[in-house]
Amino acid sequence: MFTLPGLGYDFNALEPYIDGRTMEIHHGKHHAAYVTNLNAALDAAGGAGADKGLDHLLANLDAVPEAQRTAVRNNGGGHWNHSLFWNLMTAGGNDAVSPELAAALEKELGGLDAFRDAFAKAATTRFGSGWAWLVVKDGALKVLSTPNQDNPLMDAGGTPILALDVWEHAYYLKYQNRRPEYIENWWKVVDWSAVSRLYQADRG
Ligand code: MN3
Repeated sequence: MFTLPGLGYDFNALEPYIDGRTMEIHHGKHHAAYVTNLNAALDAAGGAGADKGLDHLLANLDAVPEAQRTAVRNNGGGHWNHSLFWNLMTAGGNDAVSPELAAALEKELGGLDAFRDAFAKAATTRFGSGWAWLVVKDGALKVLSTPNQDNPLMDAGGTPILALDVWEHAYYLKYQNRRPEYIENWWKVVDWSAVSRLYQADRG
């Protein structure tokens, strides 16, 4: 059985960029529902190999019985994506990009500013609901986006080290239809030390 992880900070810790009411609903209602629904689907599927962990489950959705596969994809993805997302933000944010990640961003994506533009474009142009990602794929950084609660684990697209939720539930109370403004402000709460740790972990 999967459980809802704690946030690690108060609901209002990311204000004024992400409001406390949004965080409370997003974590306590949306993410909680993904966990509940994932557990129900796995229960109905007789476990479906969930004992091997969520990463393994999402990378091997074909092994899930067809009757539960969509529910596991949507809710398992939702649980995985949000569990990462919360850990990539911190009160006030920080710019602690590791020298190794800074060098890779420079060499592979044209530097931090060019990366941010590419990431914001991926997040802005994702039609409807989905996520923007910075992943490490075969040792190289890549920017991409996915629809719904899909993530790069599902199609071997790489290991995510940064993620942004662009579902309306992530920003609508404060920003309504202004997704670009939400994205611009979100950079101010990004925990680059956490992103750098994930990059180092993938590099071994
Ligand atoms: Mn969400």
